[in-house]
Amino acid sequence: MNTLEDRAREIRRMVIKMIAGARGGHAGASLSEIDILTALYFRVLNISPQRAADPSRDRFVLSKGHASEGLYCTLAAAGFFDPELLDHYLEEGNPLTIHPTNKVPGIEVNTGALGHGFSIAAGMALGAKKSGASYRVFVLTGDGELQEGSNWEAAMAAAHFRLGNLVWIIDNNGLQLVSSVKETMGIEPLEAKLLSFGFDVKTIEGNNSEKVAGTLENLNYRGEIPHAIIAKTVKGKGVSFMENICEWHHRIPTGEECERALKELE
Ligand SMILES: Cc1ncc(C[n+]2csc(CCOP(=O)(O)OP(=O)(O)O)c2C)c(N)n1
Ligand SMILES: [Mg+2]
Repeated sequence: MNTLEDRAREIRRMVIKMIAGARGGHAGASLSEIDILTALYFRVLNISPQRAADPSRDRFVLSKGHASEGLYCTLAAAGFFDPELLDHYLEEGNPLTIHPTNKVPGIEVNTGALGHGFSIAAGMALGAKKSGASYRVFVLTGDGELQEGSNWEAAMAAAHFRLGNLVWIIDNNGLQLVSSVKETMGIEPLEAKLLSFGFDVKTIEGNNSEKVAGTLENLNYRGEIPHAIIAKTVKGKGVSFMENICEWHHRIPTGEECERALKELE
């Protein structure tokens, strides 16, 4: 139960159960990011439930806020709140809403309207730098999300202000809501773009939590160059019939599909 891979599999099971139970959510989008979140919360982030308000804690911003289920299940698995809350997802009065808010223990920023998280994260990193604080800031955006121009303003600012304490992780699954990123409005050549904006760029296997953790552990956070990680992922990762199928961005599994998915994730 202690390898990152085991944890990621268990968190995927939690996501499927949560979405099937609530009859709402974003299965494909959440499954895509689980290995990145597992690496962050179980290896990389200098944070714990007991230190949730410690000013020196690392910060994480889920800019692709529609994939909230992945974050909720990861936070519950990491002990930030009672996993029982997951069983009441989307019920009135539950802080676990379709898009994440900072009413949920462990969540820093309200997101869901795409294109905002990276700017907020850059501001947090600049704040740390100006005040001499040692915390690092990690932000996860989608790839379709990069069609929002605000990301590129944040990227310019990150390089200009030499935010070596900032890591921009891109969940590069190639799909967005109803179609591929390429057909909707392409973002390639992504690596060349990020390099030209002044980032230290690494392209990695984003559905391998060990590789993600190893990469993040070895970045130079004390330097002056902001980091960009192009995480090559598969939307719907871990459930064969959801993988790479756009419809599963937010389709709800039937009872039978839920059982099949959980079986695959045993
Ligand atoms: C400003 C804004 N426009 C549109 C949406 C609706 N929307 C939700 S998810 C999504 C697609 C996101 O694709 P991507 O960034 O690639 O994320 P993925 O789910 O593939 O990780 C869209 C358009 C939104 N949430 N915010
Ligand atoms: Mg995408």
